[in-house]
Amino acid sequence: MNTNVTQQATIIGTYSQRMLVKTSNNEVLFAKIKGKKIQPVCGDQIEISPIAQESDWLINKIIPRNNELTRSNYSHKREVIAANITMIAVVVSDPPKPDWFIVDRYIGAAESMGIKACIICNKIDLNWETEQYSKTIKNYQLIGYPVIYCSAETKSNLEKILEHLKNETAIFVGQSGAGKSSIINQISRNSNQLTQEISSKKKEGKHTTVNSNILDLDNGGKVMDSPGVRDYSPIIDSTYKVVGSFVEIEAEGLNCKFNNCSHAKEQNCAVKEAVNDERIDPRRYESYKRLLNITQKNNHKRY
Ligand SMILES: Nc1nc2c(ncn2[C@@H]2O[C@H](COP(=O)(O)OP(=O)(O)O)[C@@H](O)[C@H]2O)c(=O)[nH]1
Ligand SMILES: [Mg+2]
Ligand SMILES: [Zn+2]
Repeated sequence: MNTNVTQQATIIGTYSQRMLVKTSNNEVLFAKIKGKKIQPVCGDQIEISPIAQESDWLINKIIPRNNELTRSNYSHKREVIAANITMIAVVVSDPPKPDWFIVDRYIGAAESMGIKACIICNKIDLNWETEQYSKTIKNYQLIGYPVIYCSAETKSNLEKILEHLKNETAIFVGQSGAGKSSIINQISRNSNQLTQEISSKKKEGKHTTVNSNILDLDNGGKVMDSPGVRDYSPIIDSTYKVVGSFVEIEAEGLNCKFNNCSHAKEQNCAVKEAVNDERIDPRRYESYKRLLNITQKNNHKRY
Protein backbone atom coordinates (compact mmCIF):
# COMPACT_ATOMS: atom_id res chain seq x y z
CA MET A 1 0.00 0.00 0.00
CA ASN A 2 1.26 3.45 -0.85
CA THR A 3 1.21 5.26 2.48
CA ASN A 4 1.37 8.70 0.86
CA VAL A 5 -2.05 8.43 -0.69
CA THR A 6 -4.52 10.85 0.78
CA GLN A 7 -8.25 10.65 0.21
CA GLN A 8 -11.20 12.92 0.74
CA ALA A 9 -13.89 11.65 3.09
CA THR A 10 -16.81 12.72 5.25
CA ILE A 11 -17.20 12.03 8.95
CA ILE A 12 -20.36 9.94 9.32
CA GLY A 13 -19.98 8.74 12.89
CA THR A 14 -18.05 9.73 15.99
CA TYR A 15 -17.13 7.39 18.80
CA SER A 16 -15.16 7.79 21.96
CA GLN A 17 -11.87 6.77 20.34
CA ARG A 18 -12.30 6.91 16.60
CA MET A 19 -14.47 8.07 13.75
CA LEU A 20 -16.35 6.37 11.00
CA VAL A 21 -15.71 8.02 7.66
CA LYS A 22 -17.05 7.56 4.17
CA THR A 23 -14.67 8.15 1.28
CA SER A 24 -15.60 9.74 -2.02
CA ASN A 25 -15.83 6.17 -3.42
CA ASN A 26 -18.41 5.33 -0.73
CA GLU A 27 -16.04 3.15 1.22
CA VAL A 28 -16.69 3.15 4.97
CA LEU A 29 -13.55 3.18 7.13
CA PHE A 30 -12.47 3.87 10.66
CA ALA A 31 -10.13 6.79 11.16
CA LYS A 32 -8.50 8.55 14.07
CA ILE A 33 -6.81 11.79 14.91
CA LYS A 34 -3.33 12.31 16.29
CA GLY A 35 -3.29 14.44 19.42
CA LYS A 36 -5.98 17.07 19.86
CA LYS A 37 -4.98 19.64 17.25
CA ILE A 38 -8.06 19.02 15.13
CA GLN A 39 -11.49 18.01 16.38
CA PRO A 40 -13.62 16.70 13.56
CA VAL A 41 -17.38 16.34 14.04
CA CYS A 42 -20.14 14.67 12.06
CA GLY A 43 -20.53 16.29 8.67
CA ASP A 44 -16.91 17.36 8.37
CA GLN A 45 -15.12 16.95 5.07
CA ILE A 46 -11.67 15.64 5.81
CA GLU A 47 -8.47 14.33 4.29
CA ILE A 48 -7.28 10.91 5.41
CA SER A 49 -4.21 8.82 4.77
CA PRO A 50 -3.40 5.20 5.58
CA ILE A 51 -1.32 4.27 8.63
CA ALA A 52 1.33 1.58 8.07
CA GLN A 53 0.42 -1.77 9.67
CA GLU A 54 -2.96 -0.51 10.85
CA SER A 55 -6.49 -0.80 9.57
CA ASP A 56 -7.47 2.64 10.91
CA TRP A 57 -6.78 5.66 8.75
CA LEU A 58 -5.36 8.95 9.96
CA ILE A 59 -7.31 12.19 9.69
CA ASN A 60 -4.82 14.80 8.47
CA LYS A 61 -7.00 17.83 8.12
CA ILE A 62 -10.48 19.27 8.14
CA ILE A 63 -11.58 21.10 5.00
CA PRO A 64 -12.88 24.56 6.06
CA ARG A 65 -16.50 24.23 7.23
CA ASN A 66 -19.51 25.91 5.60
CA ASN A 67 -21.08 26.20 9.02
CA GLU A 68 -21.06 24.79 12.54
CA LEU A 69 -23.88 24.03 14.95
CA THR A 70 -22.50 24.96 18.34
CA ARG A 71 -23.69 25.01 21.87
CA SER A 72 -22.52 26.23 25.19
CA ASN A 73 -21.48 23.23 27.28
CA TYR A 74 -21.65 22.93 31.06
CA SER A 75 -18.60 25.07 31.61
CA HIS A 76 -19.88 27.68 29.12
CA LYS A 77 -17.31 26.61 26.56
CA ARG A 78 -18.04 26.49 22.86
CA GLU A 79 -18.75 22.98 21.66
CA VAL A 80 -19.30 22.06 18.01
CA ILE A 81 -22.10 19.53 17.56
CA ALA A 82 -22.12 19.16 13.76
CA ALA A 83 -20.72 20.78 10.61
CA ASN A 84 -21.88 21.47 7.06
CA ILE A 85 -25.59 20.98 7.68
CA THR A 86 -28.38 22.61 5.68
CA MET A 87 -31.33 22.15 8.00
CA ILE A 88 -32.26 21.86 11.66
CA ALA A 89 -35.37 19.78 12.31
CA VAL A 90 -36.73 20.27 15.82
CA VAL A 91 -38.78 17.32 17.04
CA VAL A 92 -41.49 17.94 19.62
CA SER A 93 -44.17 15.74 21.17
CA ASP A 94 -45.87 15.15 24.48
CA PRO A 95 -44.54 13.34 26.40
CA PRO A 96 -42.02 14.83 27.04
CA LYS A 97 -43.85 18.08 27.75
CA PRO A 98 -42.69 20.53 25.06
CA ASP A 99 -40.24 23.20 26.09
CA TRP A 100 -40.82 25.88 23.45
CA PHE A 101 -37.82 27.89 24.62
CA ILE A 102 -35.62 25.04 23.47
CA VAL A 103 -37.45 25.04 20.13
CA ASP A 104 -36.85 28.80 19.78
CA ARG A 105 -33.16 28.42 20.49
CA TYR A 106 -32.64 25.70 17.91
CA ILE A 107 -34.58 27.66 15.32
CA GLY A 108 -32.51 30.68 16.25
CA ALA A 109 -29.33 28.69 15.77
CA ALA A 110 -30.50 27.84 12.24
CA GLU A 111 -31.16 31.54 11.58
CA SER A 112 -27.72 32.56 12.73
CA MET A 113 -26.15 29.80 10.60
CA GLY A 114 -28.20 30.94 7.61
CA ILE A 115 -29.80 27.51 7.14
CA LYS A 116 -33.38 26.16 7.14
CA ALA A 117 -35.37 25.13 10.17
CA CYS A 118 -38.55 23.13 10.53
CA ILE A 119 -40.63 21.65 13.32
CA ILE A 120 -41.68 18.02 13.42
CA CYS A 121 -44.62 17.30 15.72
CA ASN A 122 -44.34 13.59 16.47
CA LYS A 123 -46.63 11.13 18.34
CA ILE A 124 -49.84 12.46 16.79
CA ASP A 125 -51.30 9.03 17.60
CA LEU A 126 -51.42 10.30 21.19
CA ASN A 127 -53.53 13.38 20.30
CA TRP A 128 -51.39 15.57 22.49
CA GLU A 129 -52.02 18.94 20.89
CA THR A 130 -53.88 21.23 23.28
CA GLU A 131 -55.37 24.57 22.29
CA GLN A 132 -52.39 26.36 23.77
CA TYR A 133 -49.90 24.21 21.88
CA SER A 134 -51.90 24.72 18.72
CA LYS A 135 -51.58 28.49 19.06
CA THR A 136 -47.84 28.25 19.57
CA ILE A 137 -47.40 25.93 16.59
CA LYS A 138 -49.55 28.08 14.30
CA ASN A 139 -47.41 31.05 15.19
CA TYR A 140 -44.29 29.20 14.06
CA GLN A 141 -45.95 28.60 10.71
CA LEU A 142 -47.00 32.22 10.52
CA ILE A 143 -43.42 33.46 10.95
CA GLY A 144 -42.21 31.06 8.27
CA TYR A 145 -41.29 27.68 9.68
CA PRO A 146 -42.70 24.54 8.06
CA VAL A 147 -44.45 22.24 10.55
CA ILE A 148 -44.91 18.54 9.82
CA TYR A 149 -47.14 16.30 11.93
CA CYS A 150 -46.29 12.61 12.11
CA SER A 151 -46.18 9.45 14.13
CA ALA A 152 -43.16 7.16 14.12
CA GLU A 153 -45.38 4.62 15.87
CA THR A 154 -48.15 4.41 13.24
CA LYS A 155 -45.80 5.58 10.42
CA SER A 156 -48.26 8.32 9.59
CA ASN A 157 -46.86 11.15 7.39
CA LEU A 158 -43.30 9.83 7.41
CA GLU A 159 -43.25 10.22 3.63
CA LYS A 160 -43.78 13.97 4.14
CA ILE A 161 -40.72 14.11 6.34
CA LEU A 162 -38.71 12.17 3.79
CA GLU A 163 -39.83 14.58 1.05
CA HIS A 164 -38.91 17.55 3.19
CA LEU A 165 -35.39 16.21 3.75
CA LYS A 166 -34.75 15.65 0.04
CA ASN A 167 -31.19 16.73 -0.83
CA GLU A 168 -30.72 18.29 2.60
CA THR A 169 -28.26 17.43 5.32
CA ALA A 170 -30.47 17.70 8.36
CA ILE A 171 -29.84 17.29 12.03
CA PHE A 172 -32.69 16.14 14.27
CA VAL A 173 -32.66 17.93 17.57
CA GLY A 174 -34.98 18.31 20.53
CA GLN A 175 -35.80 16.98 23.93
CA SER A 176 -34.90 13.48 24.93
CA GLY A 177 -37.81 11.11 24.28
CA ALA A 178 -39.48 13.23 21.59
CA GLY A 179 -38.92 10.45 19.05
CA LYS A 180 -35.90 11.59 17.00
CA SER A 181 -34.29 8.16 16.80
CA SER A 182 -37.64 6.45 16.15
CA ILE A 183 -38.38 8.68 13.15
CA ILE A 184 -34.85 8.32 11.79
CA ASN A 185 -34.98 4.53 12.12
CA GLN A 186 -38.19 4.50 10.13
CA ILE A 187 -37.08 6.77 7.31
CA SER A 188 -33.48 5.70 6.81
CA ARG A 189 -33.03 2.84 4.47
CA ASN A 190 -29.56 1.79 5.48
CA SER A 191 -29.52 2.34 9.21
CA ASN A 192 -29.45 -1.39 9.84
CA GLN A 193 -26.75 -1.87 7.27
CA LEU A 194 -24.68 0.82 8.94
CA THR A 195 -25.27 -0.66 12.37
CA GLN A 196 -24.01 -4.01 11.11
CA GLU A 197 -21.02 -2.41 9.53
CA ILE A 198 -20.20 -0.68 12.78
CA SER A 199 -20.60 -3.78 14.93
CA SER A 200 -18.40 -5.81 12.60
CA LYS A 201 -15.72 -3.13 12.73
CA LYS A 202 -16.10 -2.81 16.46
CA LYS A 203 -14.61 -6.24 17.08
CA GLU A 204 -11.17 -4.70 16.86
CA GLY A 205 -11.95 -2.05 19.44
CA LYS A 206 -14.74 -3.13 21.72
CA HIS A 207 -15.49 -0.16 23.86
CA THR A 208 -16.64 2.20 21.19
CA THR A 209 -19.84 3.99 22.09
CA VAL A 210 -21.55 5.97 19.40
CA ASN A 211 -21.80 9.71 19.93
CA SER A 212 -23.52 10.68 16.71
CA ASN A 213 -23.90 9.54 13.14
CA ILE A 214 -25.22 10.53 9.72
CA LEU A 215 -27.40 8.23 7.65
CA ASP A 216 -28.18 8.38 3.93
CA LEU A 217 -31.76 8.58 2.73
CA ASP A 218 -33.01 7.21 -0.60
CA ASN A 219 -33.65 10.65 -2.05
CA GLY A 220 -30.23 12.18 -1.60
CA GLY A 221 -31.02 13.50 1.85
CA LYS A 222 -28.82 12.88 4.84
CA VAL A 223 -29.97 12.83 8.41
CA MET A 224 -28.07 13.13 11.65
CA ASP A 225 -29.40 12.07 15.02
CA SER A 226 -28.38 13.93 18.15
CA PRO A 227 -28.59 12.97 21.78
CA GLY A 228 -31.55 14.54 23.56
CA VAL A 229 -31.03 17.58 25.67
CA ARG A 230 -32.55 18.98 28.81
CA ASP A 231 -31.60 22.46 27.75
CA TYR A 232 -29.91 24.01 24.78
CA SER A 233 -27.96 27.25 24.71
CA PRO A 234 -26.38 28.58 21.56
CA ILE A 235 -23.12 30.50 21.68
CA ILE A 236 -23.81 34.12 20.84
CA ASP A 237 -20.89 36.49 21.23
CA SER A 238 -22.86 39.71 21.59
CA THR A 239 -26.33 40.64 22.80
CA TYR A 240 -26.87 42.58 19.55
CA LYS A 241 -26.87 39.30 17.69
CA VAL A 242 -29.63 37.71 19.77
CA VAL A 243 -32.26 39.49 17.74
CA GLY A 244 -31.07 37.67 14.62
CA SER A 245 -32.42 34.46 16.16
CA PHE A 246 -35.98 35.82 16.17
CA VAL A 247 -37.01 36.70 12.62
CA GLU A 248 -40.26 38.48 13.47
CA ILE A 249 -38.62 40.56 16.20
CA GLU A 250 -35.76 41.48 13.89
CA ALA A 251 -38.22 42.57 11.19
CA GLU A 252 -40.36 44.66 13.54
CA GLY A 253 -37.24 46.15 15.12
CA LEU A 254 -36.60 48.11 11.93
CA ASN A 255 -39.45 50.37 13.10
CA CYS A 256 -37.94 51.15 16.51
CA LYS A 257 -36.91 54.70 17.29
CA PHE A 258 -33.32 53.75 18.09
CA ASN A 259 -31.49 51.60 15.60
CA ASN A 260 -29.54 49.91 18.39
CA CYS A 261 -32.73 49.21 20.35
CA SER A 262 -32.48 46.00 22.37
CA HIS A 263 -36.30 45.83 22.62
CA ALA A 264 -36.02 45.38 26.37
CA LYS A 265 -36.08 48.58 28.41
CA GLU A 266 -36.24 51.29 25.74
CA GLN A 267 -39.18 53.65 25.19
CA ASN A 268 -40.75 53.93 21.73
CA CYS A 269 -39.98 50.35 20.93
CA ALA A 270 -41.96 49.02 17.97
CA VAL A 271 -41.32 45.44 19.07
CA LYS A 272 -42.89 46.02 22.48
CA GLU A 273 -45.89 47.65 20.83
CA ALA A 274 -46.27 44.67 18.53
CA VAL A 275 -46.08 42.35 21.54
CA ASN A 276 -48.83 44.37 23.27
CA ASP A 277 -51.02 44.07 20.18
CA GLU A 278 -50.10 40.38 19.92
CA ARG A 279 -48.81 40.86 16.41
CA ILE A 280 -45.73 39.25 17.93
CA ASP A 281 -46.39 36.20 20.08
CA PRO A 282 -45.70 37.33 23.70
CA ARG A 283 -44.28 33.90 24.42
CA ARG A 284 -41.66 34.38 21.69
CA TYR A 285 -40.83 37.79 23.13
CA GLU A 286 -40.29 36.21 26.59
CA SER A 287 -38.05 33.68 24.90
CA TYR A 288 -36.10 36.50 23.27
CA LYS A 289 -35.56 38.23 26.63
CA ARG A 290 -34.44 35.01 28.26
CA LEU A 291 -31.86 34.42 25.54
CA LEU A 292 -30.75 38.03 25.87
CA ASN A 293 -30.15 37.51 29.61
CA ILE A 294 -28.33 34.23 29.14
CA THR A 295 -26.12 35.75 26.46
CA GLN A 296 -25.26 38.66 28.75
CA LYS A 297 -24.35 36.35 31.64
CA ASN A 298 -22.35 33.89 29.54
CA ASN A 299 -20.34 36.63 27.90
CA HIS A 300 -19.45 38.01 31.33
CA LYS A 301 -18.21 34.59 32.39
CA ARG A 302 -16.23 34.01 29.25
CA TYR A 303 -14.34 37.28 29.03
N1 LIG B 1 -46.94 6.73 20.91
C1 LIG B 1 -45.82 7.04 20.26
N2 LIG B 1 -44.64 6.77 20.83
C2 LIG B 1 -43.52 7.10 20.15
C3 LIG B 1 -43.56 7.70 18.88
N3 LIG B 1 -42.30 7.92 18.46
C4 LIG B 1 -41.49 7.48 19.45
N4 LIG B 1 -42.21 6.99 20.48
C5 LIG B 1 -41.70 6.43 21.74
O1 LIG B 1 -41.10 7.47 22.48
C6 LIG B 1 -39.94 7.00 23.17
C7 LIG B 1 -38.73 7.84 22.86
O2 LIG B 1 -38.41 7.69 21.49
P1 LIG B 1 -36.94 7.93 20.94
O3 LIG B 1 -36.99 7.75 19.47
O4 LIG B 1 -35.94 7.15 21.70
O5 LIG B 1 -36.75 9.48 21.30
P2 LIG B 1 -35.43 10.38 21.19
O6 LIG B 1 -34.85 10.50 22.57
O7 LIG B 1 -35.92 11.73 20.72
O8 LIG B 1 -34.51 9.76 20.21
C8 LIG B 1 -39.79 5.52 22.80
O9 LIG B 1 -40.34 4.72 23.81
C9 LIG B 1 -40.59 5.42 21.51
O10 LIG B 1 -41.11 4.13 21.33
C10 LIG B 1 -44.84 7.95 18.30
O11 LIG B 1 -45.01 8.46 17.18
N5 LIG B 1 -45.94 7.61 19.04
MG1 LIG C 1 -32.49 9.18 20.49
ZN1 LIG D 1 -37.13 48.06 20.00
